[in-house]
Amino acid sequence: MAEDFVFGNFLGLPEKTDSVDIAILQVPYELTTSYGQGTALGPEACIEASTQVELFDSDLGEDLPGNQSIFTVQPWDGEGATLLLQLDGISNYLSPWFHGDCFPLVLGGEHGILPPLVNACRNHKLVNNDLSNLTIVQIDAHADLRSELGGEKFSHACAASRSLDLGIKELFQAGIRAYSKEENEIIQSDKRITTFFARDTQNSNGGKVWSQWLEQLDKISGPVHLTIDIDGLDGVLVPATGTPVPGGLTFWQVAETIATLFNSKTATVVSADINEIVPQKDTPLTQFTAAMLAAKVVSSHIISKREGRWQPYSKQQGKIRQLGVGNYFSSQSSKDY
Ligand SMILES: [Mn+2]
Repeated sequence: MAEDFVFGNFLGLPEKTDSVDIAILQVPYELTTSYGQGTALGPEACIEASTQVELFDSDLGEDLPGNQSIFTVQPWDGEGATLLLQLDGISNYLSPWFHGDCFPLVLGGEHGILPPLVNACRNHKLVNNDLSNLTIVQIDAHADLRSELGGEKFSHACAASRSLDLGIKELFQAGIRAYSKEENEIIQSDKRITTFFARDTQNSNGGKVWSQWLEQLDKISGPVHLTIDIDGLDGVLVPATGTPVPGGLTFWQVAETIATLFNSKTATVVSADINEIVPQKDTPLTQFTAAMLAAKVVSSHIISKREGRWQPYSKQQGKIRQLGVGNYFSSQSSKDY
């Protein structure tokens, strides 16, 4: 353990300057996870586990933070009397970090955080308040394309549907292996959606199909948000997540997805989230897997910045920021969804 180790900070790293290069945001939100419980405790567990992640990154060629200032922001406060007010609260918590002066990495919390997170992406200069500029890349076991689950349109099972409703450009999914007939029909008919099913990428011919996934990612242009539901990984790696499913992606496939996106010459990853983290009690494997992926996102971002593919898109705003004041979700009548 380093002498300057700081508990409660991502990777245990101290913040060295007043500027923020990478913001680690925590959204301990749990409303609708099917039968696992504890995603509200996920961000904190991931940050604790991150202190055991090796700081040396072989792609980066040096120790994190790679001369960057990584700032671990206080968690979202959970305020909001109704579900829609909570979604606005999440969006307003995230927004100040989404102006493009730093890179925001969000730790969840259940996947229901995605729509307010996408809404916060409007603030980025490359998105320019027009979500039809934004592509989402999703790692997940579930398509999350339901119209509702148990009467709830903002269920985690609807995260991708609600993001499409917000008007995003395209959605690319991999790891998908648990989905309904309705979701299958949406995947086949909605031209904005490209889905790579786990049965095709993980079988004995999977290597070829996996290469096609990486080729697809390489063709994306413009701003991208990367959303990693850790249940996209095989259940053995993340047994404590809300709904672990066998037959999923390997750790290295997800790491390769991250690296490919951040290495793209045409796309800019403007933000990322890692969600459905649940603390595992007998072994820290689940939260440690999430922390390893978080570190990979951070190192990949630093490489893209170093190589000129990411640059600050607005003036540095420092560590103390005003919360957003939007009311996008609470101003929608529930029948609009
Ligand atoms: Mn999901």
